[in-house]
Amino acid sequence: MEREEALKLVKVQLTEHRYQHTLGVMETAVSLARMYGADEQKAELAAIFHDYAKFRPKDEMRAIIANQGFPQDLLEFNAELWHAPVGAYLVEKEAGITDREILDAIRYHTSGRIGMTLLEKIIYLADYIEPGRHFPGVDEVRAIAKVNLNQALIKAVQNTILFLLKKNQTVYPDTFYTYNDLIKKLEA
Ligand code: DGI
Ligand code: FE
Ligand code: FE
Repeated sequence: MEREEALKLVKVQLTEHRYQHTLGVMETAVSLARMYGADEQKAELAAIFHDYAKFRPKDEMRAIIANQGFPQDLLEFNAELWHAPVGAYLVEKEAGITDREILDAIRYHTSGRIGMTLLEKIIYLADYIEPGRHFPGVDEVRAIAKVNLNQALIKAVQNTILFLLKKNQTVYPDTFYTYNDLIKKLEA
């Protein structure tokens, strides 16, 4: 699918602010793909569609998770997590994207997972550091991303976990698994 067609499909799903975020993720993901040798077209499409389900009603997302073979533990954690797997499902169903790598990059863009692919790492990180993001620590991750993708990803996951802890929020187990997996591979 061409960029313009994908952008058109996504724009109607999002608020203007979220659409601008998506454009930032798109540019950042393509630049990271070029830097780290990933498929730039796949990075572009995955970025465009990554927040496709962000504004779906909670009841619709809950029903999809309950009935379409998704990990049921998602339902016991923050609903903010749901738009990632539900997005992968809807992007396939409604936009006709069938590429497994693209769909998995969308699916795991919020929690990460053990054994993330290069494309999954790029989308996770691009989502975190796109130019519209302004939270504490983001500049440090931006700087690390220019030299070491895995180190930048670790920092982003650490910051996310710390952020959740400080707000007394639950942390989805896969987020911890992602962190542990990246640290183990760094030590190896
Ligand atoms: O959709 P975006 O805002 O662009 O970014 P995102 O997909 O990374 O979603 C971020 C939200 O998800 C943010 O409010 C924090 C929340 N989140 C991320 N990881 C976890 C989480 N919430 C819980 N409870 N547990 C997690 O592990
Ligand atoms: Fe998201
Ligand atoms: Fe996002």
